Amino acid sequence: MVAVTELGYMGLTVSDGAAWKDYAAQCVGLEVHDEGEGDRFYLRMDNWHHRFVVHVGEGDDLAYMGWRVAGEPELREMEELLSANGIDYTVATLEENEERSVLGHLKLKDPAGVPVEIFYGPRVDTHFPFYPGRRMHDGFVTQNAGLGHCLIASTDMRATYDFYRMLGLSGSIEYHLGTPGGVIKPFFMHCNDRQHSIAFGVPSDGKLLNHMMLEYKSIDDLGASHDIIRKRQIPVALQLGKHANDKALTFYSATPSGWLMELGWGGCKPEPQRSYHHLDVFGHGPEATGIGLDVQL
Ligand code: MBD
Ligand code: FE
Repeated sequence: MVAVTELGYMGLTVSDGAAWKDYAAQCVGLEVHDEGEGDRFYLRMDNWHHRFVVHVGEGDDLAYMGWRVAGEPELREMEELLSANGIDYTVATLEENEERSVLGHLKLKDPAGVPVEIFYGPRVDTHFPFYPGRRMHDGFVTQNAGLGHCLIASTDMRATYDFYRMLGLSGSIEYHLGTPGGVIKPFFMHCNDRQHSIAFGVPSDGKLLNHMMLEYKSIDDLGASHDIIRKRQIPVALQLGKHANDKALTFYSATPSGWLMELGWGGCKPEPQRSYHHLDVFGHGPEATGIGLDVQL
């Protein structure tokens, strides 16, 4: 059975491009790559042409997620799978593929309306190695783990689970968490060495994107980001702590778009069998409330 292999790229809409360039480079360490198109710029994490397309204009949310398959035969198999499941999709034109810097892709929507793209053949610029936006000890964990993970909105958790299961991801509910509105039971799903590439089941405040997580290879880069974000007094929703599921040491702070960035280090691979947790290993104490993640971890 065909299956996606990684969360390969993401598109974001942002209202303040200048704030995003500064935040991405100085707080996170991403490489800002602007080709002078005016309405967009790129963020790099490795030698891919880009991992993020930042569309400057209206809105502050996720524009699309790009899920990778190995090659053209796999994309064809994906088309057959989507057709067999009655899912509407369009095949991208040559111009659309050039715009995304991929050899081929399909465009569709998940059950909550999140724009999903399934692609093969990203542009990899081996002549143009990653050059971090600020001084860094080491780079980001990508390779066989994709760019990171995101927590997206879901209106029907079973439908969302079935949809991503169809794309080839595995997982389950991994927490029962206390919130001001009652217990929530979020899902976490994986398709490679990253313990989860997608999560859903946290009530949405109207945005498609609750948070995204990027992982450093060195704990020192996580520490440096934490120092910079603290020094800038950027709101921190959940303090440093270690997750029970992926074992990553992370903290969550606000991006210039309002949704949260989870920066982390030390994530593990998925386990073959499912389990769930009531609390994290340690930390993740709540701090700034009302920015999307008022959960008792
Ligand atoms: C995560 O990455 C996360 O965002 C939450 C809420 C719980 C466990 C792992
Ligand atoms: Fe997360």
